[in-house]
Amino acid sequence: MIQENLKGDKIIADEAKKVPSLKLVLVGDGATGKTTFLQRHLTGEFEKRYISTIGSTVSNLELYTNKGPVNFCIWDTAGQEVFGGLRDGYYIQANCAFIFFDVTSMFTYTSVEKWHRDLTRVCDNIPIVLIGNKIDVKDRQVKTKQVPFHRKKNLLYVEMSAKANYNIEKPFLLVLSKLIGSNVELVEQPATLPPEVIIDPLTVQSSELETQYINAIPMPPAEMMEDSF
Ligand SMILES: Nc1nc2c(ncn2[C@@H]2O[C@H](COP(=O)(O)OP(=O)(O)O)[C@@H](O)[C@H]2O)c(=O)[nH]1
Ligand SMILES: [Mg+2]
Repeated sequence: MIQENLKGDKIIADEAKKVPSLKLVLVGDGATGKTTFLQRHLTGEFEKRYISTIGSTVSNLELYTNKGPVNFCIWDTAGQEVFGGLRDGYYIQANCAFIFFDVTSMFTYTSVEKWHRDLTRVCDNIPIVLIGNKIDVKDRQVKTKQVPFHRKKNLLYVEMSAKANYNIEKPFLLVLSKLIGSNVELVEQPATLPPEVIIDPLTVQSSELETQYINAIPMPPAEMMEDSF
């Protein structure tokens, strides 16, 4: 199992032989920024395959961490999410997932529940990061304090601006830390496209403080979690 390969020291021992690979699926409503996020990491070496049976693209991204190199095999849709659910083949054997919503659209946040349900119907017990994207936009509809879903479902939560390159590596490090059980950091900054927008430092500051605050809120009891579906 990949998770076993990723446990602590073993990843270092395996480094010379083979880079562990994780299947990562991107889900969330259309136009939340999934493809933009992926393309921030596009470099000359970044290869992309189109799986026509499922209608998705698969791209590889190698990250160099303090636990050794890790390859993320990243699945992105070709836009089918706009028409409803995704095929099971998209989710099957995923090791981790990022669920996107757009902080400028409440509608995309209310869809998170549906995406979470679809995903966990196929993938049981994988690390999931909930991503509130586009925090560079001044006119937010979903404020950090209004994001209770991740606490109910024990998700990790990150606020991002794919266009400003803000927090674009953080979700990867969070899932790796969760899989390995200790803090994972990058030892080499991956090549990214230059930022397309500049994010206000005050926006970053308040986002960081509020995210920390709500991530620290204790989880509700299990029976209450069940009620929320
Ligand atoms: N302001 C802003 N716009 C973004 C950001 N990320 C994506 N977008 C825009 O949102 C739109 C939808 O993005 P796309 O990546 O196609 O979304 P997808 O359908 O989830 O793959 C595009 O016009 C992007 O330029 C962001 O961080 N900030
Ligand atoms: Mg897309």
